[in-house]
Amino acid sequence: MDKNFYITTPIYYVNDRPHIGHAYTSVACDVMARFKRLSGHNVRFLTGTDEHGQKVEKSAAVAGVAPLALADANSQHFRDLTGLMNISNDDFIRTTEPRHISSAQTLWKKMQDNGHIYLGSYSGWYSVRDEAYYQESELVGGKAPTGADVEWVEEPSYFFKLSAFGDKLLELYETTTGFIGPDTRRNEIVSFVKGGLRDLSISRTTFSWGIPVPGDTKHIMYVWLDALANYLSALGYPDTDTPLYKDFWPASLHMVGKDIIRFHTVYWPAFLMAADLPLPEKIFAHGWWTIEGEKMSKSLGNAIAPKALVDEFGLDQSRWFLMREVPFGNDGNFARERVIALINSDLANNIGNLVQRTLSMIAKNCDGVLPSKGQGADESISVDLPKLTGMIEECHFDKYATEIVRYASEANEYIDKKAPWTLKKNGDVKGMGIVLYALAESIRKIAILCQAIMPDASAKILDQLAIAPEQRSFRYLNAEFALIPGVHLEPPQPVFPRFLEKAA
Ligand code: ME8
Repeated sequence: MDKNFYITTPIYYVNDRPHIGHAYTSVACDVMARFKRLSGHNVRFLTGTDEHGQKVEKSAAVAGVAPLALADANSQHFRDLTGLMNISNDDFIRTTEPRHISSAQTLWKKMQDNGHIYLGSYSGWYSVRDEAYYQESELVGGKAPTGADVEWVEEPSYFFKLSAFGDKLLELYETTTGFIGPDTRRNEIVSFVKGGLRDLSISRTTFSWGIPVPGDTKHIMYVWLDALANYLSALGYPDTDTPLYKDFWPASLHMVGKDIIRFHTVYWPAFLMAADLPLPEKIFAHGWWTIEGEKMSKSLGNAIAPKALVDEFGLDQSRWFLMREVPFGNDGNFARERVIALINSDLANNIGNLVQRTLSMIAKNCDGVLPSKGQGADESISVDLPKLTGMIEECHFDKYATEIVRYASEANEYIDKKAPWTLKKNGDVKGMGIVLYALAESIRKIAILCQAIMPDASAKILDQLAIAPEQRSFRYLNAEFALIPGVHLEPPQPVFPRFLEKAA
């Protein structure tokens, strides 16, 4: 098994501040990165900001500041998002950094030296909001298919010979299983490419906020070619002779929203082929969040700031909601009542209640000492790690969360069936101890699994079970590392309080 794993989020535009859509992608990548680390992989996790292009330049003009000043301020907000959401990224790249500029320019030169770039002129539609070119035939009522405004552009431009890559791309989709996920997106892309590809305009001359084209500084690079190169820049490209590059390129997974799947599964592999570079293994597109049934937008002013979510509901509660609420890949709707319902049903009443009931019985009835497990195997839940791993590899984060809930329900059913309080009342202290041991061991397993989604809360539970920090990876799920009877446990602290609406 290849133990190196390189995962990336999209790099976010700095025209605006982060909202829960951005937090969603970053949390999903974080869950994947943490899961892989817990499984023993050597993980590299990248996020960052996309700072060039007309959209950022325009937003800066509206704000009356220089583009770099806007980029500095908003990039910091995205950096703060990683702290706020407890994202375990190893690097944060900005496309205005020298390391990225030289990398993007080298990529350009490589594509040019290989004969895939030519000078021409572009005339056609461009959407600044999408930073994308559209055919006349794609427009719907004079707008981009995304609903964004378009403007007519006529200017000298370098072109990338994308039209020459159609067959190679189709072969790639055919032969590399799982290159595009989920399948519905794959099918969309296959039919898009089968429809025929046109050469792509990859430079602009009518504004200046971008990376100069090597050898022709009247042009700046098309922001998407610039942006996609970030995944290489952060590994030190063009220096390909370093452990960082060798260990982590090609990327294992580029996670993106469905809005930018075409850039990642058509343009990006074609650029890499043109530069003779290896291709990423997988691109997965998740769905789109609406807010209480409405599209999130600046004009509606309904975007939810991740900080507001975390402040009201708690960090791990917010991460849990984002991962558990929607089948990953589908669109989802953010409704406050659903956040509250999930916090109360999954976390407070199920996992939290299991932990609280068990640990307080041990504190009260066993003097805080973990009782003996009795003869033979204990009756703790059995965890199917290969099944859970399969779910995460397929990016089914919601299924993973649901499976954890199922384990907790199983343990709660066990406690009700065995009724350790009745055993105690009847004087069967040993029997009660065996049940409490099994429950504590189930909690240990559940908390180990929860770490990928809820790192802080899981750590609190594992601390309460006196598990050493270095004994919390998936390897320790094994029975040979089960809890040791006789260990002293501190009195429990509630981990998942019920969420109660404040009286108006
Ligand atoms: O596209 N629901 O940046 P961006 C779910 N810079 N996810 C959402 C969302 C929503 N309502 N809104 C945003 C760009 N996202 C480019 C990427 S990569 C080389 C360059 C998430 O700031 C989703 O992951 O517009 C989407 O793909 C990303 O934010 C777009 O962020």
